[in-house]
Amino acid sequence: MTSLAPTTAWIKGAKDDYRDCPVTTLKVDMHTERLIIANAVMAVVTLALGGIAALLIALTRWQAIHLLPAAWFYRLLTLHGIDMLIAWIVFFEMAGLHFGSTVLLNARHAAPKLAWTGFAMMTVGGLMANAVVLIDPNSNVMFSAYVPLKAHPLFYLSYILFAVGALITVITFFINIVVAKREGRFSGSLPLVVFGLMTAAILATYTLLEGAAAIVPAFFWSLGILKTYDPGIYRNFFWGFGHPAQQVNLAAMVSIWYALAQMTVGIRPVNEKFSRLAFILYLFFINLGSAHHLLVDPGLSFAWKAVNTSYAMYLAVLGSMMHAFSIPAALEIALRAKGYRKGLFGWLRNAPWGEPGFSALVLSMFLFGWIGGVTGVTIGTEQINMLVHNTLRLPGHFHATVVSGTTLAFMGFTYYVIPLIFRKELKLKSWAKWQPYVFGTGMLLTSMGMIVSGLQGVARRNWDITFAGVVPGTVNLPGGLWHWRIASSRRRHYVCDHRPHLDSHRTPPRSLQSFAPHRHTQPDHRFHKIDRSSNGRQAKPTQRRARARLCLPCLVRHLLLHELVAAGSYLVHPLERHSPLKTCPGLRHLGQVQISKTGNSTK
Ligand code: HEM
Ligand SMILES: [Cu+2]
Repeated sequence: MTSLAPTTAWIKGAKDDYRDCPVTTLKVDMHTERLIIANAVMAVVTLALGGIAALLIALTRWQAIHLLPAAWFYRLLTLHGIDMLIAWIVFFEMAGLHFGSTVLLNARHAAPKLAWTGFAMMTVGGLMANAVVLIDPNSNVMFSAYVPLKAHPLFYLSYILFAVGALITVITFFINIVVAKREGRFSGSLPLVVFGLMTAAILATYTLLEGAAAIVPAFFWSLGILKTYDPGIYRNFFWGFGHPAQQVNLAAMVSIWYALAQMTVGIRPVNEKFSRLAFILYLFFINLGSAHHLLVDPGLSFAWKAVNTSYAMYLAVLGSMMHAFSIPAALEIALRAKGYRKGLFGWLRNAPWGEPGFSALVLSMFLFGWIGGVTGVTIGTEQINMLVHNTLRLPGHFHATVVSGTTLAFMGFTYYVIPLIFRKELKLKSWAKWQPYVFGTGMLLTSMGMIVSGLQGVARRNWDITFAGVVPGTVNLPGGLWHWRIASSRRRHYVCDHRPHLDSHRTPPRSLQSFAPHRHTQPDHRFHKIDRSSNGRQAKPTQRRARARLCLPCLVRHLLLHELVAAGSYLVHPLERHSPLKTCPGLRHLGQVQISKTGNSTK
């Protein structure tokens, strides 16, 4: 640990402390420093809790392992959603708001007591939500907690505490800016990064109010004080909160993008007015997108849905498209100015790819825009939404936006917050160099795995991918490495090139039995299996006995070729998911994998 800067007294006569950072020459208010440290620590703690839950639920959805029993799957899914999408991101954003409204403006923290109150409420709320979900078996209502699913009253109370705490912090952000302006800490308009954070803070204010409109009645309803609570009203308000909450994340992420580009390459925005206009577009139009969460809702008219999810929303998308051009352009200009002028892409080749802030920025932009943005805009249309609603394609979309995009950008930013605010040198710098690539690749696989599975009809929030084998045409998990189709396949077997002696009638060797999915299966798995190879028409009782019979090279080849080709074919023909697979579409023509009935009846 190396101390980078001493603490010195704040301006003459004032009792606050500040210090100068010798590296960035920024003034850091000591209240801000402590608030940022506290919020950042809570962000990382909740990220770790949610991350452990992520691993456990992912290992449960991987049918070969199917780790958790159903009840725990839903509880940890609830915990994962809360810790990741709410706690980690919001704590980090609060740290960002403290940073932006003081350090970046050369200003002091004008309301530290209020800020600590907000932080305390958020911490109690966040930890309470974890505790309730872990202790109360009924509080497995998942992220959107739709009424009439009822959780423990403390569950709703924890949401309320957290949200009010966040609202208080947002208010301190506005106070800081007003005071900084009055004290003449900055001249002219706000710097672009702070302007972006201001957008996020304005969005956060009405987001949190709408959250209160949904959750406060739910709290009274869970206490029995309110006898009924209209589910349609709940959903309406919940998404009035849930959707803009993602836009707060979006605006914060884009602000961090500008900050990262500035810190790693030294960009100056190509045209500040253009970038500011893009933020303003978010402010006015993005809330209309809320309606895309209600596209299959029977309580709302078609006209209402069409109006609220169409042109006005595209104006918000336009905002993102503007940033998507302006940031890379600024990067190119800055790198060319550094002398990397050779050829069309010389600047890109010579960019600081080993700098974690830069790689996090580029990967975040790429994954957010290409995977998250493209899937988001498509599922935001009513017709496509009808096909994919409540399939894994939805979590696939937001694991690309809020995980690969927002989380990765925040992670990249942390590498600079640590020396500046924590005043510590980074340890394991070479690990930091690789971290964005490892996380980015992992999230690419996770998102694509979910998207491709969803396209094939795999339901989200579903503990058993096979539906116990009773639904014709359900597709065993494809795509992605943790979606190991082979292992969950029961009605077919795969003939291995290298080990043809492992034919379907023999028990697979011990080493391969571990691929079998049956360790945690329920009794009803043995009931009627619909034999997909007979086109789903006849339902025959079949024995669940097909197991992986591939040696390792074939297994790897199968996974790579089969899944990629299958993914491609489904992307081209999404409607094909309605026709049960008869043969393996990927490798049929290669003749390496045969799919045959294993329909020996047992009873
Ligand atoms: C900050 C990062 C992350 C955020 C914000 C996030 C957010 C979410 C949310 C909101 C849900 C939906 C919860 C619900 O339906 O009630 C979810 C589900 C899920 N997430 Fe994440 N997640 C993150 C990271 C991860 C990672 C790293 C993995 C992989 C190891 C992962 C795997 C899953 C899985 C498997 C599901 C369940 C999908 C389903 O069964 O419907 N998540 N996540
Ligand atoms: Cu949305």
